[in-house]
Amino acid sequence: MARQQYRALLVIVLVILVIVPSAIISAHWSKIQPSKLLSGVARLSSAPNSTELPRPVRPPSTLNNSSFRRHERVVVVTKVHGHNPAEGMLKQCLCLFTAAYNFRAQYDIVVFATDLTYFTNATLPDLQAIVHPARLVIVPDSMSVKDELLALPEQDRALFLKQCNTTIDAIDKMGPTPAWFIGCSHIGRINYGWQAEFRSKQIWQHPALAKYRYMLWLDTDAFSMSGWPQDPVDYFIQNDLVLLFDHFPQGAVTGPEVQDRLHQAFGTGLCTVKIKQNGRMQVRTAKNCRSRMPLVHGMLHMTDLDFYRSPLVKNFTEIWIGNTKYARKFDDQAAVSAPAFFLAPDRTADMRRSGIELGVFHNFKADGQEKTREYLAKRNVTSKAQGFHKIYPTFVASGHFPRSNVCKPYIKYGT
Ligand SMILES: Nc1nc2c(ncn2[C@@H]2O[C@H](COP(=O)(O)OP(=O)(O)O)[C@@H](O)[C@H]2O)c(=O)[nH]1
Ligand SMILES: [Mg+2]
Repeated sequence: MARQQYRALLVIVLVILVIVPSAIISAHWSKIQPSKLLSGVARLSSAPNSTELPRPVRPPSTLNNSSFRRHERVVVVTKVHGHNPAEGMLKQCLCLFTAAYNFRAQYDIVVFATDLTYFTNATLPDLQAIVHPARLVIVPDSMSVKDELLALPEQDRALFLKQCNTTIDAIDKMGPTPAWFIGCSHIGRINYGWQAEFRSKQIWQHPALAKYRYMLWLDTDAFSMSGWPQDPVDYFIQNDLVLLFDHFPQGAVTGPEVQDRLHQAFGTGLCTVKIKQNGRMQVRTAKNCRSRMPLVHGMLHMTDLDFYRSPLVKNFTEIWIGNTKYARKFDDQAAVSAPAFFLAPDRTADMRRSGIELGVFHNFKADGQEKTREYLAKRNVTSKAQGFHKIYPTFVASGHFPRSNVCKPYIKYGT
């Protein structure tokens, strides 16, 4: 009896001391906690290390008709010079890309061209048929060399002409097409320097891209070797990235001018850059650092145009190009890499380490990094050939990439 009374007493004490106070606290919890939590997050995200906050990384979606998701404001972009027969490479590139991915995605394609002489009534319908039903737009991207130079401040123009050992009169006499192929001691050929400058600076603000937010860049000499097994566009958008690249590193830039421009633009210097296990970048910066900057390969990547046209990045690209017209050194690979490394490393991702393996041939390598022979061996194909135009028939004959059979007439280029 005494034990029962003792238990009853214990229950009453417990109710008074534990359950009632915790009920009162939990009633107030929902009113108190959210604002506290929010201010905690706000503090964290404005802290310097906020880029290291863990984000959920969503896996890439596999590509088939039922899983495919089409997104708005996506554009596929490439660029050619536009005057010579090698532009047939554009057909090879676009046909393989369409067979690998865009037959399903049907994203708009913009081709920037410096010289429009290749794009005639004879070539345009064929190009349009190749990418069908996607929309294809050819966009002129430059004035003539002469007019570009005349638009420069007089001092810069004089220095440029001296370095190229030429004059405005000489350029005028040779006509617009040959002028693009002038070789200069400090930059090499002007046409190549222009693609580097354009892809560093002008492209981000170009009116032809204004209505798009996401740009998939494809070099004209990047050839899809099989259907894309994952969807890089969907992965990019699902994970809120600013840059997703097929290959890193492809070379590096260094030297006092490079370091000065980076410091001027970002107010700090680069110490280290590496890819983390989860495919995101890890970057350390400090005012006293002046390390060489390894570069994202320019052959194939996806970028958030809103990020690259934002005032901070625009300021960087203007500093990056400065008064070095047509300069090869201050090129697009660095112009794409630097803002992502300095401003958003955790939103910058490597495709293969994120589970995306497209199999795009470029400069004799698969995805810019794997020996083609090894890529083929994994698919039980043996080929000693190096060039794409020689490898491709063997690969297709082994039953791979059947959708690309329509491209056979265009497969002529091998590098
Ligand atoms: N307008 C223009 N675009 C070019 C020229 N050369 C190359 N391109 C484009 O820029 C890309 C990069 O050049 P590429 O020669 O492939 O350089 P790499 O990938 O670094 O070996 C090409 O795939 C083309 O899309 C050129 O002379 N003029
Ligand atoms: Mg290339």
